[in-house]
Amino acid sequence: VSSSVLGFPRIGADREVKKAVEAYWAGKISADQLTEAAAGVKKTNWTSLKAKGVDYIPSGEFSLYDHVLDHSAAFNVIPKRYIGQGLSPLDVYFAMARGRQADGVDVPASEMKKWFDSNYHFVVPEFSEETDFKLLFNKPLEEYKEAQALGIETRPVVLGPVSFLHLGKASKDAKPGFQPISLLPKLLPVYKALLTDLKSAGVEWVQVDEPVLVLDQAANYEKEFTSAYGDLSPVAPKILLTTYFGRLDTNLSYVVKLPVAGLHVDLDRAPGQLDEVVAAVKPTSIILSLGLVSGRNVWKTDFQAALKVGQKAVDALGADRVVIATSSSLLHTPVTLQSEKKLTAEQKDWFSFALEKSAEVSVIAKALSGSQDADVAQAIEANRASIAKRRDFESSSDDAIRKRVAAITPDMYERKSPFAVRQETQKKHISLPKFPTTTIGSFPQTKEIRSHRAKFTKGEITQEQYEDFIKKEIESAVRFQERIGLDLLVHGEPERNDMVQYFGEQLNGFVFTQNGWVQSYGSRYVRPPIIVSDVSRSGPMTVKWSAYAQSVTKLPMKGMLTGPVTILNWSFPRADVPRELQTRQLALALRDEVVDLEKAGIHAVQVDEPALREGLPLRRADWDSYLTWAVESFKLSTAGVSDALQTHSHFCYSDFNDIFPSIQRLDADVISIEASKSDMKLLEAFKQYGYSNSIGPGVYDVHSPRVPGDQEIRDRLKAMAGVLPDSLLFVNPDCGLKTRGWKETEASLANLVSAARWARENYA
Ligand code: THG
Ligand code: ZN
Repeated sequence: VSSSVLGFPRIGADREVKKAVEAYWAGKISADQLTEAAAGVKKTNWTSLKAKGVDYIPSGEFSLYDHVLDHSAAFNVIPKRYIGQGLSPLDVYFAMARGRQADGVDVPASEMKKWFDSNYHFVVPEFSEETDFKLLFNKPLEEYKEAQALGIETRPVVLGPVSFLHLGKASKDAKPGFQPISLLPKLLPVYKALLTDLKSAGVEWVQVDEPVLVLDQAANYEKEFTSAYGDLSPVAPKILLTTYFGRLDTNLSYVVKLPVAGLHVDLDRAPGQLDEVVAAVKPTSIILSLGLVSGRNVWKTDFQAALKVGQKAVDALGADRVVIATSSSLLHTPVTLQSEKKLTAEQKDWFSFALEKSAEVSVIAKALSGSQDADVAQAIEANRASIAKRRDFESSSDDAIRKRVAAITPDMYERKSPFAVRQETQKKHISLPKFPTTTIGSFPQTKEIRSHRAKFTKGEITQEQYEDFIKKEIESAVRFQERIGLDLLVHGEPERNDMVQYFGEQLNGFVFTQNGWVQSYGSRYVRPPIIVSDVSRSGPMTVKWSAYAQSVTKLPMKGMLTGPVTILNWSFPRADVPRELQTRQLALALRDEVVDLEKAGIHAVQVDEPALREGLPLRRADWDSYLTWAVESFKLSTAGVSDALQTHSHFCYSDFNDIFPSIQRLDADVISIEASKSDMKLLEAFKQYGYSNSIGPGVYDVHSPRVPGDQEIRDRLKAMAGVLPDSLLFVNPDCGLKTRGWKETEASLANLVSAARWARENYA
């Protein structure tokens, strides 16, 4: 039985790669220095995996930005707008990732999408009939050789051709109805060349990722998979066909007929598929890679449970045909627990980050191979002891919280009156004009704000000094909004770092890492809080700031909270109780906060759910159950107040097609959605669906420093009012003002206000 890791975090234990990439962008280091920094981290990763005893060590999955983008760049899938601008290949690569505005070049970034149901974003490849695939470079081969030069044999990783095409989109110049997957016959020769070169270099195994195989859509790809792997297998090293994040389901029946040497399945996300998969591969010669060590959470693997599963596979297939692996790439976990100095010894003993997980696959594989090694026995014993301690901790639940969740009654999900009645009540309580203007919540996080927060964290200024500073910031944000004429104000959130981290820090049941960075996109990382026990609120979390903000203005103030589903999705949840229970606990804590905000005289409260869509299960069959508890949790958090309180929610995306009924069921008084980048089709869809509550489609894109003109915003309002009843419309930008400077924020919002005033006159 051998062991394997499917992929490793790229950032480096000390964030070397992030720092180097950003330094390169800032012109502070050269391309060579960037390559050198990356090589250093790759070397450390390979060497550590080898030291941990991992048999199959990945190469080629490292990336300076995103592995899907790496494939686009290597295969010449480069949109025309980036070509002929006099950029080096590296700068073309980064321009595709993040756009480029310098030295007369002005190109926007490519679109990013969420990588399956994770918080990682990939850069979406753009295909058309004109796409001219070429193998411009062979990154897996280069990295294989790079590792080999260090004396380390690796298993190169490639994203498979079907997944690569499926994840892409038709470019603007493609003919209507064009499907990227239709390019497969043109793409295969390039994969053949890549894999042939790997084989010639002496590569024994190649890991070919086809995560689309866990999606419903893959049921339509049998023909594509059959022709692709029929073509590739003869010229390639042994192929480990790799699936993750879900179950193969009916796709298994054709997958086991493909001419591949190995199959990897995710038994962390989909443990139920074990028997089926073992039975299906048994009559073949396929080697089975068992994804038993989670690539998606931070909990120590229970060796006894893993050994049982592993033994079952060994009994059925023989030891030579079983590999113990991480469930997916470890990209979604932090690098190592070693750098955590603030977790207690007890807490540290619960967790396992990428490096520790690598040791886990190795120990499990050795134990299954019957190793008599003292180290292995010791590791197994230590694991038994720490799992027992964790189980003991888990059994000590907070009875008050559990009872409160058990006592939730259906009426607690519902506001007192239907929207139409609330709308009338709210009109009396919050005097908002027609086309009310507001923002999504945060204002520019200036250097000064960040340096005060850093000083406070380090203890260089007192709590009082820090709070005085925050109050000053809030007051100046209020004055700013009054001056430019916004109607529904926000306090600006100067006290917050990452929204999820901010709430996690104030709730019971969470722990935090100092260095647990996980890639969100490119050089941007988040440090997800970890839910370790029952969640509750010790006291008001945001009331002080919102009440202060309200006290310095006569205009209505909107409170700002992150919703229960988003806090759950952007944290590492505990693994011993269902996500549903954890979300309901979060919802009850937030419900108390919303009630307290109302008591403190706040007129409107926004409960953001930007991650509601991302948490949607990959398989349609699982949607209903998720959407039921997700919607109920949101409603639980917002329904404890009187009709007079106006609830808002915000969603960071425009992809509502699959979830319209759920958005309606949330019954928020006002939702704001990302709309500046999509045309009016999105609003048409809301209209067609018959969405009945208020809605604020973002009228301009905040992701670029560009200031939208007054006329441009008027045109958008006109178009919006042409589709939706103007009595339902709110006027707001997209989210993200925290990443902008004050100058463009002021200019843009002034134009937004003036356009709204124009609309009021014209739709009186
Ligand atoms: N919070 C969390 N997850 C998210 C978002 C968020 N996922 C989706 C989306 N928003 C991702 N966007 C970002 C945007 C910026 C950053 C990270 C994710 C970012 N990170 C800083 C960096 O990498 O330098 C570190 C921030 C910090 O100090 O905490 O800028 O909003 N949870
Ligand atoms: Zn948003």
